Amino acid sequence: SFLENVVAHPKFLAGDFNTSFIDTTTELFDFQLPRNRGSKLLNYIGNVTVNGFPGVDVKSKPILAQPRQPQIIVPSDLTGTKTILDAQGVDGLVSWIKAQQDVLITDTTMRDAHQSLLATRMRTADMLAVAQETAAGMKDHFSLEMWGGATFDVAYRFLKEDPWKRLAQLREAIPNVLFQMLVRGANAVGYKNYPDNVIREFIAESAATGIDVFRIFDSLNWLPSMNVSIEAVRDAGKVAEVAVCYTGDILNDGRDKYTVQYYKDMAREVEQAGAHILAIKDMAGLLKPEAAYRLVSELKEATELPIHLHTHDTSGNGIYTYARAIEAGVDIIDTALGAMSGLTSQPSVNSLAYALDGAQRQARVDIESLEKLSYYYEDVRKFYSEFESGMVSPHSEVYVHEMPGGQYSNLQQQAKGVGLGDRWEEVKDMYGRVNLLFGDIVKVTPSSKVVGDMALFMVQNDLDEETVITRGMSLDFPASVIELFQGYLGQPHGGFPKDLQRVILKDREAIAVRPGELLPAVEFDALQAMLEEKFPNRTITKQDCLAHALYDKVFEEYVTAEGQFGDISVLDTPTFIYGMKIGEEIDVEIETGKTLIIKLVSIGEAQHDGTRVLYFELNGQSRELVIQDMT
Ligand code: 3PY
Ligand code: ZN
Repeated sequence: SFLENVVAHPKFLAGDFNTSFIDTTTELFDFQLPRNRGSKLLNYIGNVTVNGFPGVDVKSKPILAQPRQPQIIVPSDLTGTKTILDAQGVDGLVSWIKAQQDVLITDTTMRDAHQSLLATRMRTADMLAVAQETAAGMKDHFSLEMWGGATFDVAYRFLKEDPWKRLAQLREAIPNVLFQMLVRGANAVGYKNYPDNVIREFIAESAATGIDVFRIFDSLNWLPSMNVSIEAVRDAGKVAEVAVCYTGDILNDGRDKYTVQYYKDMAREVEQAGAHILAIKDMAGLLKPEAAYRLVSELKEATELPIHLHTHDTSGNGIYTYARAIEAGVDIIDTALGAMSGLTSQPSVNSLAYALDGAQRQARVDIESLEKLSYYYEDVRKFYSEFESGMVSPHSEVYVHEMPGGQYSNLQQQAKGVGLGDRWEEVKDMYGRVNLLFGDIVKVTPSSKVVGDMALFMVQNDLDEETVITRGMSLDFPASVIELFQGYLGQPHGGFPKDLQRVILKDREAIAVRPGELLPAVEFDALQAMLEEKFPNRTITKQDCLAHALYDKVFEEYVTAEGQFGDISVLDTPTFIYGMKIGEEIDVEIETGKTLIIKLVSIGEAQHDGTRVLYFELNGQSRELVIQDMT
C-alpha cells in the first residue's frame, strides 16, 4: 500500500524527507490495489486455461495431490558449511574440506536435477515450500547448487518469475548451508560471450545476493575465458571452484585428444589461475568407474586443491563411478534427492548413502531427512510431468552421442519445436557425428547447444559429413555455428577443422583473441536510464540491468508479462501450468494473511472475433473476462 511504500523508501529510512517528499516522490503511488492484483491473476488464469502453457499439450488439468510436506524439525540455531565460511573465510573452509574423512555432498535438486529432468521448469514456490526443512535436513551437506546454468534464463522466459528473488528468498530461508551456482565463464548464464564488466558485475551481485561457491567452467575448456570470472569471485571473497570439463574416454587408447595428461595439465593451470577448488565436470556422464578412479588419483597428485566431482547418471553407472572416485580420495560429489535423481540427472544421494554402508568413507548426510525431502519432490515432480523427456531407463548410448544431461530434455523440446519430434533418434545419432565433424570438441553449454543446432540443421536438410562440405558454400548455417567457427566462444583444444571452417565462414573473418577483449563494456548508468524510461511503473534495480545486459528481449517480455499478469509466483503450480477447470475453486495467498478465493464458473463459446467470455467469482463477487482464443 501507499503507507508501506513510504516507510520502505530509502529516502524515508535515511530521514531524507520533508513535507514535499510525498508531492515529489511519485513512485510512492506505484502500488497495486488488491482488486487490480486480482484482475491480473484472473487474466493469467483465463489465458492459460484457454490457450494453454507453452510446450504443454494436455488440455484438461490433471488431478494432482498436494505434495507430502516433510516432517522435519527445524531448530532455531541452524549451522552448516556457511557458518564455517562466514567465520573462517575461504581458506578456513578449504582447510576444513581437506580435513574431512567422509565424502562431502552437494545437492543439485534445485538446479541441475530439474534442469536435466524437467527442462528447468521448477518454480520458486515449490522450492520455498520446503526451504526451512531443507536447511535442517541438509545441514550436513557441503552445498546446495540452486542457481545458475539454465535456471536464470528459464525463470524469466517461461516461469515469468525473477531469478534474483528466488536466490534472495531461498537465502533467507536457508542461512546455514553454502549456496552454489554454475557460471559458464565468459558466457555467464547465457549462450554467448559477454563484455568483461557484465561478468564482473554479475558475479558481484550474485555474491551479494547469496551465492558462496561459484563453479566456473568454459564450454571449450579454454582457460582465458574463465579468468575474469575467477578474479571476480576472489574479489567478492567467495569460493572459486574452477571446472575441467570431462569429455571423451581416458580408458580408450584410440581416442588420444583428451588424455589423463591433458586433464592434469589443465588442473595445474586452473590452480595457478586462482581456483580454491577443482571441479571435474562430467556433464554428460561419460566418466566410467575405472576412469574416475584413475583421474581422481592422478589429479590428487597434480594439485593441492580439493576435488569436487560432478556427473550425470544417464548410463546408470553413476553410483559406481562415485564409489570408485571416493576410494581414490575425491573430496566432494554432486547428487540429487532420490526422487529427482537418476537418468539424465545426478545419482541419488539416498542410494549412495546406503551404498557406502560398511565402506571406509561415508556420505556426510542426514539420511532420514533426505528420505522425507525426497517424498516431497516425488509429488512435486508430477506437477511438471509434461516436461519429462520420456526417458524411463538408463541409456548407455550416451557413451556414443556424449550429450550433456542438462541438454537432453531441452534439445528434445527444440527438436519438437522445429518439427523433428518424430526424428529424435536421428537427431541424437547426428549429435555424436557432428561432434566428430567439429574435431571432437568439449560439449557443454553453449558449445553443446551449437552441436545440437548443427545436428538439427543436418537432419532437417538431409546432410551428412560429406555433403556438408561439398555443398557447404551454398548452405546457410545456423548463426550459432557460424559464431563458434568465428571464435566467438573462444578456441577449442587443437583448433577448428579447416575445411569445415572455410565453408561455414565463407567470407567472414575468424578471431583468435579472447572475445571479451573486443566487446565494448555495457554502460550501466545509461542502461538504467533507458529501462526507467521504458518501464516507468517498475523500480529498476541493478539486478534488472544485469538481466537486461544478459537477455534483453527475454527480460523485457518478462516485465511486460508482469505488468499484464502481476506476480503470478503466488499461484500453485498445477494452476500455473494448466489453468482451472470449470467449477473449480482455488485459494491464492497473495501475501501473508491476504487470500483470494477464485472460482471459474464458465467459459463461453468462441465469438466471431476469436474471443471467449470467462465468468469467475473472485471472493464471491462475479467477474467477467474476455480472452482471445489463440488455439
Ligand atoms: C549448464 O551450463 O547449464 C550446464 O548444466 C552445463 O552442464
Ligand atoms: Zn551437470
